[in-house]
Amino acid sequence: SVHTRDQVELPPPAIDNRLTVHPLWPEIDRISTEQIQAAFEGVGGEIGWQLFAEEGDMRMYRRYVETDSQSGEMEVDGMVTDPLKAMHKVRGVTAREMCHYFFNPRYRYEWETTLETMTIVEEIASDSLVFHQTFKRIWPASQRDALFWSHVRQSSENTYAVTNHSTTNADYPANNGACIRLFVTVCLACHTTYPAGEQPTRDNITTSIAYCSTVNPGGWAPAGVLRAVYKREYPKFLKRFTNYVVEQCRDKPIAI
Ligand code: 6CM
Repeated sequence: SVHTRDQVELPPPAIDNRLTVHPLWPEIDRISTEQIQAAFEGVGGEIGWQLFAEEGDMRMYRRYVETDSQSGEMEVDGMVTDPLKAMHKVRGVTAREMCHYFFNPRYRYEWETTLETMTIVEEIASDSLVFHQTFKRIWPASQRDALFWSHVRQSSENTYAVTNHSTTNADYPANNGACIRLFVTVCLACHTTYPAGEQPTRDNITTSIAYCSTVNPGGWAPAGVLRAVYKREYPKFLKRFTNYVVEQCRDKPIAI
């Protein structure tokens, strides 16, 4: 049945052995560990984080950071590389289910509205893929593409996370066509809770979500346009994605 097939493809509870023998393994392990830890650190009271969107249980914060496009140093009037951090709470779905729909390319076009094309460049293991994606062009900037690995893991009990981080591949060189290559580090970290002594059901589970994203646009893009796009697109993405997962899971057996 469809349910059985979905269950088989759920994020594995342990690291896939094929990943640990791949050349990218040390980098994937280090960056995933760092990102998951940072995702669960709060923003409350910390200086520099500005709340820019709030709706129900969703809170979105950003820090204004500009980077010199040549040296990579922080500066004023450089490229916008604002880090973003979002917190959300969703009832009725588990951390594992959330990460399944974020990681698995089969569902991506159904929730990702900024996407134009998506190609699987490499299947490293059941928990790790390399993607090439192009994004819809935003006037007046050039179109962007990205090449990144994506890794899903269980990080502790009832806690799953997906980390995406830019990489390189000789078959997909940067800046050789219509697109400018952007660089991305994203982490979606999810933790599920339910009342002590009870079995988890769709009616008693809550999943806390921490989503962190840092995008370097890779070349000139007008700061005002970019910030306006982020302000509009990130809340839209998180609401759409979480609603999508709730809809997908509604009549399926719970996967904890
Ligand atoms: O995290 C998200 N999606 C993942 C799966 O696709 C993945 C994507 C990372 C790329 C994020 C890049 C966003 C930039 C989109 C606008 C295009 C830039 C044009 C610059 C020129 C003005 O981690 C959800 C990402 C939601 C983004 C709003």
